[in-house]
Amino acid sequence: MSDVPPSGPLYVTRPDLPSLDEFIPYLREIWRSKILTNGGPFHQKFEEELSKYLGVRYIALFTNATIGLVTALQALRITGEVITTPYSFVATAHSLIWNGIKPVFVDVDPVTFNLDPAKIEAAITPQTTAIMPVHCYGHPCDVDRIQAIADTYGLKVIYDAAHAFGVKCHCGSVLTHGDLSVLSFHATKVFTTFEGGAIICGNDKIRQRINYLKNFGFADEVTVVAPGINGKMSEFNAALGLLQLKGVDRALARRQAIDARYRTLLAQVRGLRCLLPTGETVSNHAYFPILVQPDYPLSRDDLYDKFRGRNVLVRRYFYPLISEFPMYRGLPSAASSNLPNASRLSRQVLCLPIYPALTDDEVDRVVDILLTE
Ligand code: T4K
Repeated sequence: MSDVPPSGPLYVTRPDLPSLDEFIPYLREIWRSKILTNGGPFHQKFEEELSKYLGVRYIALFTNATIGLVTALQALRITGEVITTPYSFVATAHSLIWNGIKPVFVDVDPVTFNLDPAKIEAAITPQTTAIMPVHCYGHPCDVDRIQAIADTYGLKVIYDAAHAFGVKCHCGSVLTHGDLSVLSFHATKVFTTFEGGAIICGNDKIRQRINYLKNFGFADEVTVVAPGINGKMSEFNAALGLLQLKGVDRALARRQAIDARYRTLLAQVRGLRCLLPTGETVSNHAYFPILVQPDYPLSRDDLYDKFRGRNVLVRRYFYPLISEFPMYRGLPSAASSNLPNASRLSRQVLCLPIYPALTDDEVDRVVDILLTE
């Protein structure tokens, strides 16, 4: 490995933006039309193009994924208890609390980091109405087993698909599974509109309800059919999304190359484990998590400090677990004895930089830090 001198900071992720020159004509159009929001022409076109690109039936654009999750739960009238994962970003469980729903945490699979289907049934009670799994790091959940459980017990399934833009499983887009899936287009995501998100839906009636709910519940100028919220994506974000679609395949290909380079360089390092490749599925390489195991010379947190000391801003996604935050830790399902895999992974994980602009030399610089004392 070459002795690469430290340069500027390396972030865990960086947005992949089109050139400003390419965006200017879109801005001119917004300035000309003066249509800024409320389902304008860019919004409509972006929904159409995005549905085609992702291979899904209906899309409802949102201001962000968190409001998307809150609205998805409202759209399906979910109440009572919802089974979910503790190994995620807090927004997953917060969306339940915002709807007055009790999260019930179930442990994750130690290989996929996703909700373990084998442990779901034991957590179902008469109050359970839905399952909210997360395709963590863009890795598809075991969608068939989760659906079978949902069918047996009459539960809805809402996927937090914040990480899963463009991900395909054994039967096409992973976003077509469950009743609804929710994407995030935040600045840190594979595909960004600065802030943004979307609900993916296969049912026309539910789509209609989602569209009412994201617009205060208005069905027309004088009719309010539900206590909706303001979840509408602006024309600015939608126009950016349209432009971003043009470059997304190139960005995904570069992410794949970085992922492959890390895997090759880290294959023989004692004490480090990479998340398994997704096999027959198509990944989006949204994150590059490694597990720092006991036989690595440094603890995960010492390694984190070492990276930070060298200006590489790695992140511990997801530490602490959601179930460890004050508003959740009193729940019986939040006990660490109930979540041994999630607890262990959360204390071993470190997400390395991965984004299209990351050069091979920069990947080598990251790997050097892992290899040298
Ligand atoms: N469900 C799941 C499973 C999620 O992971 C998320 C969000 C959601 C739901 C909710 O989605 P949204 O409502 O946000 O659409 C970030 C993001 O804020 C959050 O969207 C994301 N997950 C979460 C995993 O990460 P932070 O606090 O780690 O981000 P921050 O500001 O520290 O940024 C990380 C790095 O990214 C920075 O070091 C540099 C780079 N960055 C960040 C921003 C904001 C940029 O280069 N440019 C930027 O504008 O939360």
